[in-house]
Amino acid sequence: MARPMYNTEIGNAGETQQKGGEALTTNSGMPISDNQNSLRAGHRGPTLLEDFILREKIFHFDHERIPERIVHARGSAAHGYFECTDPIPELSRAALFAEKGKKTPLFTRFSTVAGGAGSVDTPRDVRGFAVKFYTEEGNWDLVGNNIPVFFIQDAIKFPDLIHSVKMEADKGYPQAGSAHDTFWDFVSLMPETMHTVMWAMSDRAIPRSLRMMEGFGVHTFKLVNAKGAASFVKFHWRPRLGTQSLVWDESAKLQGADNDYHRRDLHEAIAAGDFPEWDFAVQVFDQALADSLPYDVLDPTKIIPEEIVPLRVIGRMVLDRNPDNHFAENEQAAFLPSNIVPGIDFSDDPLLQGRLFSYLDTQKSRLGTTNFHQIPINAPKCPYANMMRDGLMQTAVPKGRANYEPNSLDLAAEDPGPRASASGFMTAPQEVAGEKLRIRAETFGDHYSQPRMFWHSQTENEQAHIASAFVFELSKVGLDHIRSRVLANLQNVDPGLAQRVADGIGMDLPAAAKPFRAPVELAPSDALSIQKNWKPTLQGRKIGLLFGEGSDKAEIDKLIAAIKAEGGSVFTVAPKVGMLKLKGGEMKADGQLAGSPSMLFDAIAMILAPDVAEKLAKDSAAVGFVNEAFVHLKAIGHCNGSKVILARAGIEPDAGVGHYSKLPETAKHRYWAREATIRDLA
Ligand code: HDD
Repeated sequence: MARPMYNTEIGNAGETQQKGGEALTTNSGMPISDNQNSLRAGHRGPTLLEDFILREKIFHFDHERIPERIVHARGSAAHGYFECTDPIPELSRAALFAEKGKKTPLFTRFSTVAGGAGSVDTPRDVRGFAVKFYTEEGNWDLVGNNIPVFFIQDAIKFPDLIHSVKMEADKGYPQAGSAHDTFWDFVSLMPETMHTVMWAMSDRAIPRSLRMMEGFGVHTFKLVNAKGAASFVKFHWRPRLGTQSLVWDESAKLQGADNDYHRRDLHEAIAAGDFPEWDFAVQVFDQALADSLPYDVLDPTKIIPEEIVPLRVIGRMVLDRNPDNHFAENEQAAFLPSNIVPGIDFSDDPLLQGRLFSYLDTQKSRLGTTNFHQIPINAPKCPYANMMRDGLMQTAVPKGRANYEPNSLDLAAEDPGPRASASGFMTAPQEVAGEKLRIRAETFGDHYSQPRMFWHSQTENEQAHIASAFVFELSKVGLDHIRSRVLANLQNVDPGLAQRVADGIGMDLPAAAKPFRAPVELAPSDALSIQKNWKPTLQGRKIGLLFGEGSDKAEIDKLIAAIKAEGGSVFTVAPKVGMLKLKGGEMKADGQLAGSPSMLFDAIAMILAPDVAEKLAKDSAAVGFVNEAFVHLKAIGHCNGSKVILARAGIEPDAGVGHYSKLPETAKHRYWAREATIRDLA
């Protein structure tokens, strides 16, 4: 009997020979003839240590994971470009702002903060908004968030903040959520957190899509022109689709319906050629303006309202390419606030100053080497050269012996290596004087005026959402003294808010906390409200269309065309995913009803044959589909037959509920006025 050297048929599902693809090899390039069976002694004998192919494969697999980011572990990313639309050479000599129409490639990573890499996309959390611009004078990393302020004023508090918000040290839960004792204990003892906490309790912390979030550089930075003159600047990203958020119940349920909701949305939009865009704007001001404000521009817990310093749009970001490989690009991306380019400079914000160390340091432990800058996603796209050498995983092969400087090797006709040039980065000169002290400036001492301004800038619905978020979070806090301390802080933000939260958690309202510095009354800013700036558009919005056997195909086609004509997309849902016979043709659904709840859509439509509608009115998945769309304040477009499902769901039609032909218009909105009819907003 001929003895088969390699029997690839057993355990190979009948596919004896896979076709196509390049030769499979070991990491040393040796071609492999069998990737199914290990080397063993005899037909049923032990596996041999000699099996170098098995050992190499398992060895590599065993080391596939690297330490996840201590914060912002879960992220979604895309490639794209920055285009300068309004050059600012008078303000900055940065190459990317030099000419109208100039394009600079970039890579952007959005993230949640608290959860691990495998956690969910829609918890209540701040979102990271990190952009790496590959400019011709080096990489500029603008590592910001979707909230313009930060919890703390000094980097020395960062480990404490993060320890308190991550899962509790003894229990290992909760994952990806701030609703627990330790976070609120920290917050209640650090009143400087109040402003960011207000934003985090607002709908900003439950974005509808990564494509619908604002981004902020947070700190005050400097722009420096060719003459060396510096101005202060704050950086803003404004989504062209408008800023949109989920409602809380929807975001919580989405964690079950699709825990990759944001990642999928970004990927699918880019794959479909529906490229997300943001305007890039600067708020530029000088020392005199800074001195006129009742707060310190170096304090990262403060914004400068755009009514005081208007935004100037100078460019746009377009994300037009999905990563090819999640690990190589997203996971290995290393963002460093210290990656800066000539024309941009740091301010003395103590949080920023601490960040300049932390990010460089963390990459060494995450990526294992000081040569992480050579990984393709991190490497500059412009030439780079210096005399840093060697180290783990060195992949460059420098030539010659000029690894020190100064040198005079050029006099011996040898390559002297790179030299510093007068046109390189120059720190903007700034006078510094004073005693060496471990203190916080008194100008950082007002912790309540801006959270109060934020509260007064919101609509009634938005205020109700904030109050409910506090109630939810504090309802998960077990220690009464912590809840009470949060209420005492809220008293200084707004006594009405404090009372609502106290009522919600059944506690007496304590006296207001003693502020370090008395709050001042600041004018509300409409720009801080999402609802006041709602952009009625179908672009980026997804409509879930429920149909079944016997539905009218011509009507379905017409509705889909009308929605697409306005830039919206349609996801069809049916009780079965296979081919269905319709009136006038046949059609396959994109998703099955029970697996496609209405949380996944911005609005829903129903085009159903009367008998199918009758049947679905007894199906909880269909009734839930409609009911949840209603309580999540979405437009519902129905046919006459499907009214029976609405009735079963107990829905009383309002402005957002009507015939499906109106949907291309109604689906542009959420129905905030409906909210008071389905829950107590007081
Ligand atoms: Fe940070 C990651 C944003 C304060 C230390 N941070 C990280 C990321 C974003 C931010 C978006 C993810 C980058 C990526 O996608 O890879 N961080 C901020 C903002 C802050 C801020 C907007 C305040 C304005 N961070 C901050 C402080 C420290 C850190 C004060 C430490 C003193 N941050 C880190 C870090 C991370 C990080 C531990 C984890 C992974 C990484 O850096 O690369 O070093």
